[in-house]
Amino acid sequence: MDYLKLSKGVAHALRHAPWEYELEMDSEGWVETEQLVMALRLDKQWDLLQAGDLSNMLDAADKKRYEIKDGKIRALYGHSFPQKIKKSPGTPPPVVYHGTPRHLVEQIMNDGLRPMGRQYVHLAAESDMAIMVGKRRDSEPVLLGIHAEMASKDGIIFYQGNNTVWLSDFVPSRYIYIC
Ligand code: HQG
Repeated sequence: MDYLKLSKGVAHALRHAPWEYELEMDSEGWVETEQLVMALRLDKQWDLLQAGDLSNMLDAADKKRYEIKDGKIRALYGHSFPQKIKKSPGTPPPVVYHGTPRHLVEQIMNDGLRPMGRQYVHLAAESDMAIMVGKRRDSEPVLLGIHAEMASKDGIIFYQGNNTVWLSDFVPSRYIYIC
């Protein structure tokens, strides 16, 4: 089983286009694991897929992208479809990070961090993680620091994605600095 490929298929279903798979998703992004398995099986490459393959995929992953609980599965972050997934507000570390390509820095320092194609802005608890995110788009990404504690005090809401990913609706530029 190619877990990387499977993870991309699951991301498409749970983060981007659940309707293509006729998934019934609740407001927190959960779907019945069995429903996802049946939907993915329609694709020939996964015609023998079992729920156990999904938990093995989670165990094999480099990042905690999904959560499986009580017969249900959900993506923890990364959603892009219009109906915004409900997240509970949390307390982020005092500073969080965001890695971005060089050509976007000026715009971000003017306009703030926007979710762009996703439901939330994605932030990292650790700077090395943010640099890795930035490297998806630029070999020498720029590391931005976000004064999350200060922003929280001023009413900006942060939500926990997983152990390292933090989410926010929008981060105004006054809390952002170039590291
Ligand atoms: C940029 C991966 C112009 C932002 C990663 C980024 C992450 C702006 C791009 C997760 C902007 C959006 C998400 C503004 C932000 N003007 N550009 N005002 N504000 N941007 O992919 O954070 O491996 O939607 O800097 O690990 O790169 O898939 O977000 O470059 O956690 O699990 O707009 O995806 O997770 O790009 O990545 P993305 P991201 P997985």
